[in-house]
Amino acid sequence: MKDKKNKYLVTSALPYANGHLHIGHIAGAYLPADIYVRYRKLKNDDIIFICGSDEHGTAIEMSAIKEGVTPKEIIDNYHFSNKKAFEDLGINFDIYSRTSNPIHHDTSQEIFLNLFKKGILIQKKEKQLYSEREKRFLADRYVEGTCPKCGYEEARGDQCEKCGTNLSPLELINPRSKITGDTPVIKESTHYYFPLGKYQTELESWINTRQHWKPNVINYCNGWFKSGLQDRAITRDLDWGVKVPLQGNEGKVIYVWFEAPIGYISATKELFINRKEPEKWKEYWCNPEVKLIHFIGKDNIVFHAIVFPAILKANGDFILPENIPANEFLNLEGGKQSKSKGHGVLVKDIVKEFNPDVIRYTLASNLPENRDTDFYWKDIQTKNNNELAAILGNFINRTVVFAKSKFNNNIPNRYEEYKSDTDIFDYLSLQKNVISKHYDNFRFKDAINETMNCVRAANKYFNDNEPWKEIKNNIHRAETIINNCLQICYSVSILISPFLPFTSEKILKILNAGKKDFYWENTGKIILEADKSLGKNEILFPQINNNEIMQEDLNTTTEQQSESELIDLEYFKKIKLKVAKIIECEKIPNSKKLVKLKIEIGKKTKQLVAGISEYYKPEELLGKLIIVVDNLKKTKLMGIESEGMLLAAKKNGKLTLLTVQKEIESGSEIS
Ligand code: B3M
Ligand code: ZN
Repeated sequence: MKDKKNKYLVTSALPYANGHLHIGHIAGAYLPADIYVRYRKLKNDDIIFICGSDEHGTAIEMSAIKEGVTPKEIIDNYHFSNKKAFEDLGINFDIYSRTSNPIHHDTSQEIFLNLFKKGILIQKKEKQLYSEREKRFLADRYVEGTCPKCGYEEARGDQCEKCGTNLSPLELINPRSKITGDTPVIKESTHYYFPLGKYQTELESWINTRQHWKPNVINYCNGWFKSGLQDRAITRDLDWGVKVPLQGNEGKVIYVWFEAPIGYISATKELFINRKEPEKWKEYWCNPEVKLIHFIGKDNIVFHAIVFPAILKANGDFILPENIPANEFLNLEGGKQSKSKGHGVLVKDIVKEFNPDVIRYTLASNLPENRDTDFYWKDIQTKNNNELAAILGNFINRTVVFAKSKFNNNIPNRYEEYKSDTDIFDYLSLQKNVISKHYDNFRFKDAINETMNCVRAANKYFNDNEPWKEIKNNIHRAETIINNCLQICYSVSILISPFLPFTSEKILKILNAGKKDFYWENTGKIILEADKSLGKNEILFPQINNNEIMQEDLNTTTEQQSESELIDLEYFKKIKLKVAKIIECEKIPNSKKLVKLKIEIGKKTKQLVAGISEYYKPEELLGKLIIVVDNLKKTKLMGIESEGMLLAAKKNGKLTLLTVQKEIESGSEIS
């Protein structure tokens, strides 16, 4: 093909290496980027796609301390796991680097020093909590205490999870170290600040030139400008991270959000070192012709649209982003996906169950481009069966089966062209421009929809031209139609390849075609030579049945728990669980759910009110040995006193009592 046209530098947010990726991340910052890059490569643009693990920050150090391992063990585990998850989904970075690599430390320190030498950074003393016992300053997240606003006793140093108030650790009442429980003292510490406020005017006029950005991104930035940009501390008292490269700053590292975006630059350097062209990174980062595009989720907007550009400006030499097509969130069946809350579909799990292209398609056709969207397991099945199999798989299969059975597995010849033939090729050529426009403007859902319209049109061409009839009275016409359909298969393999890369490869194999002509501009052209034989056929999208989907639905991971859900062993030990025998039981009038029970716990008896009336008749309950919490404070339900609580298991909304076998006597303690 001709010369490379435009130069692009595409980045996706660097995932923290302290958790597994879920499909919400993929739909936010990775799949759209991968689709975009694949599209640009087909257009023969010069493009590199950069990502890697974000491996510093308090969250990682904290996970390590909690699990009793080193931060290195944590980041190694998640780095390689996430790298593989991306590969399994066909997300094809040119490099997936790590911010713990020496090149990143060097690059970040260099930029930090440069800003320092230019006299841009400000030093300020601030009061901070210090643990004498741990011999260190406690970062926000290392402290908890009572919220001054609402009195919640486990408020974090940066925010109260109960009332949502933003806090500083110094505002907490009775602060304590989250790690050791130690009561910290107040000590002064000196930090470097980046004077973000100074850049506000410049940033505002720059963003004013970006009217083509998505409204959500522009509005978000304007919100920040309105409240006024403030100086930002860019160092922290921590062990884990990029060391502050100035004397007298032992025990301090560069703030993770200062250095992580610099990771895009270091990763680019690393890429070209690997390619044995160590200076070439500058042809991207220091070249105003290059379009830099950051793909991120909406929670990262301020750092990419305001803070990082300000740092780049302050440093000089570097280009600023051409666009930041931030996405909203993809929720899971109505709830938010979160790495820490254990509510999410992990990539490493879902790729074991489904064709990666089916996952890609389901996510891509429902991207949270302008508003939050929901992922439903059912969608995997509907998208696969009703769209991928019924439209795309069907067209490829019927064409190939026809050629195999009627034309001896060969690509038949083309003869005289009919109007319907030129029409379909004209349509495809036009569509490729329509689709291009959508991709150029980051409208991925529209691009995919228009691509599927091409395949719908291909099916219509097959139907309307009735090759199964023509073959009986006009063999040349039948040959021409099937040749055309095979050419269309080739065009389709080009058009779908940004979002269905694995399927596109499969189609090329089935057609026994190479990649020599595999360019966007060849959509709607006659590429395949007649008389060549076809490859082996395969069903591209086998049906997905109800069972497969229901199983997944039930398995939806709750593997990871949020820290706030965890309790200490000491706390658990305080709960007295005992075996009890139900000796009396009656329904509570006017209540659908409640029953009043009399239970015997060894020698004593107690009264309990329990919400199990929908699932058990009173007579079924008599004599059952159940498990109760024996040291619960008394409470009243519908005016009736209850002195404990029984244990029951809940699944699909139905309760089942936990019972024990007769050999265990009532009054037995459970530990
Ligand atoms: N690691 C936050 C996140 O994963 C952060 C992104 C860094 S991009 C330079 O959401
Ligand atoms: Zn609060």
